[in-house]
Amino acid sequence: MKNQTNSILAKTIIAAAILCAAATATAQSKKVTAAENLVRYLEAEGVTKIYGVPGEETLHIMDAIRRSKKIRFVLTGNEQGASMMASGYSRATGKMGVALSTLGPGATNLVTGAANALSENIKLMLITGQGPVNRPMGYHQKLPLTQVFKAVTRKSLEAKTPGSVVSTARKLVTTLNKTPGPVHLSLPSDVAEGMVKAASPRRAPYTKRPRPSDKAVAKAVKLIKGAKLPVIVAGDGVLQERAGHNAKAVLAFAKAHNIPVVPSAIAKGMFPWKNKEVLPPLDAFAKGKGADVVRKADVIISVGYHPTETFEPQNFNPKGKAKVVHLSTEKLPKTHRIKGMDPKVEITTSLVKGLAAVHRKMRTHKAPAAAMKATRAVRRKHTAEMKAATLNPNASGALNPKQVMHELRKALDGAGGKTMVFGDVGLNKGYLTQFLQVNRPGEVMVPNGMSTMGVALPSAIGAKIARPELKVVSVSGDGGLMMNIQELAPAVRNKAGVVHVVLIDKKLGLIKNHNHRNNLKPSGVDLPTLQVKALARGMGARGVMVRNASQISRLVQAGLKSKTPVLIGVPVDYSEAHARAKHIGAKKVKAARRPPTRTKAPTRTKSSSRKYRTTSRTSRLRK
Ligand SMILES: Cc1ncc(C[n+]2csc(CCOP(=O)(O)OP(=O)(O)O)c2C)c(N)n1
Ligand SMILES: [Mg+2]
Repeated sequence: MKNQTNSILAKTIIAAAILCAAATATAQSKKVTAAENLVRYLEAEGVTKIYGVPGEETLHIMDAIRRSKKIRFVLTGNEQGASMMASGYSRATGKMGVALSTLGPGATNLVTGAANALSENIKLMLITGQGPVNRPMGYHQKLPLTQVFKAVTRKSLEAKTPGSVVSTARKLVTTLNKTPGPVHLSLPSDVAEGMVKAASPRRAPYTKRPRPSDKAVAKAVKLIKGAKLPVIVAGDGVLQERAGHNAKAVLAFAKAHNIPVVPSAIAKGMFPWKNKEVLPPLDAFAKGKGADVVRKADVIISVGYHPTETFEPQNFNPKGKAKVVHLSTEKLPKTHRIKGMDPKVEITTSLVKGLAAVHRKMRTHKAPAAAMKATRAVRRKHTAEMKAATLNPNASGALNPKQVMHELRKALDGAGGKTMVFGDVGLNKGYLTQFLQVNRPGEVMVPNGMSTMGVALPSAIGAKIARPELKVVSVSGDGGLMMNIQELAPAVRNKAGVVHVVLIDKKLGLIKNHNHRNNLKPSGVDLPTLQVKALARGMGARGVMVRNASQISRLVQAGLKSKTPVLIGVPVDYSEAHARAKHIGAKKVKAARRPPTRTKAPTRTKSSSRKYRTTSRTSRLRK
């Protein structure tokens, strides 16, 4: 009896296996379009949303996405919005974002988002349709797209045959798995619709980072142990590859050895203010309260910081007095070995591995008390400045932007969930960077690569669509908002209840500020008064103007509960920043009028000729 049961069981298993093998064989011998195989591949990579605008040349890929059970297409107002939504998706999920456009004008609309992602190392795949392979360039919207995208991506490739579509896409993902950033796939329409064997694609491989060199680690430890005032400058690298782990590792290292941490603007969002080692971030000129401490340092530990993150990185190490230990996943290119940031030691590995290796050798070493003493003094000063700005909670009229950040923080604290804030560009960014406290690693995203106006709103929408459970806020100036306001409509359609706080000064505030800094009359900077309510309503969203400071946190919190996007207009007064800029401008004029002092003609030294050779951030990224 037992034997009989066993033999029935065995036969059933064999039959099932034969059926299964037959089904797999049928699936594999089944012919599908190359576009369908591409979508299968993207599914295998874990992609869940593709943002974009279709066109005639993307019909087959759109059809394949329509049939996908794992990927949803999100129609955006403009392809620029799509590239930025895909970036927001990537920031919120840590995965590769995907944006899709047609050829020609649709593709060129993606370029700004690509450049932005390249400058911030955001993992992005940009797929553009293209005219049939044999259609000559210049005929009906056909541009040499791989040439167009070469300058703004890590790699740009065209799939030339239906059979090579998946391997081309995989090659591109392999590239961005090594060095995060955007890649571009050009997909001619006849290639996309070509029939091929259905594939079961595999994910692209990741590049394993090398083990940290013992010699470099020993050298770094010697420098740090001998330092009177070591400071960590944490940069954009912290946001790459397991960003949360990187931030935790930096903080643990800082705590273990009593070393202050000054984040760059882009890294600021990774470092919660409650950690007493954390200082205010570097500003655009590598100045500010945090930079004041770096300027006193004799050893700078650069953790994923790149000189290209600020205009004048040499500002915090003006004479190159501090020795630099540079820890990064890739070696610093020659062009970035500028005075003040030319490393004495480079440790090339993952940030987590590198910090762990140095920590092991540092053992229980603590930096001299001066480092944390300077940190405490600056933190006290910073907190007092914030407090002074928020003394009048009922302030009305044009508000102090520091107070706006304070009220926004209150709103985030009471939002009842994980919050994420996307910043924009302009004076508003300066205030957000310096004065919006961070409570969770990854909570605040400051766009400080290409510094692309209009990036905040679509990034926030992309993040919210990717992870609806997040409470997502974006903040911009009135100029920045108008650059991508059209994306409110897709946000409404997709029930992406983001809250956008727009700081209204009726000016391109930062440019007016630069005019003052250069003692020039502001020109071309006036903006019309935004009709916030009407603008939002016109696209099915809600809009409200704030009349006093205390309304902000209430309105933001209410907005975060809604599935309808909310636009909150806040009139702001930037006169404090403008007064400072005028003062700088006046000083420049005075200096220019001063009679020249007789000095020896400067000799061109090796280091002075290298001082400004760091203008091209992309050269680091593309190498
Ligand atoms: C796409 C783009 N165009 C132009 C600029 C140059 N730019 C930087 S800030 C700025 C003004 C920003 O004005 P607004 O958004 O109102 O912010 P505010 O400075 O007033 O806070 C401009 C024009 C830019 N960074 N990005
Ligand atoms: Mg403005």
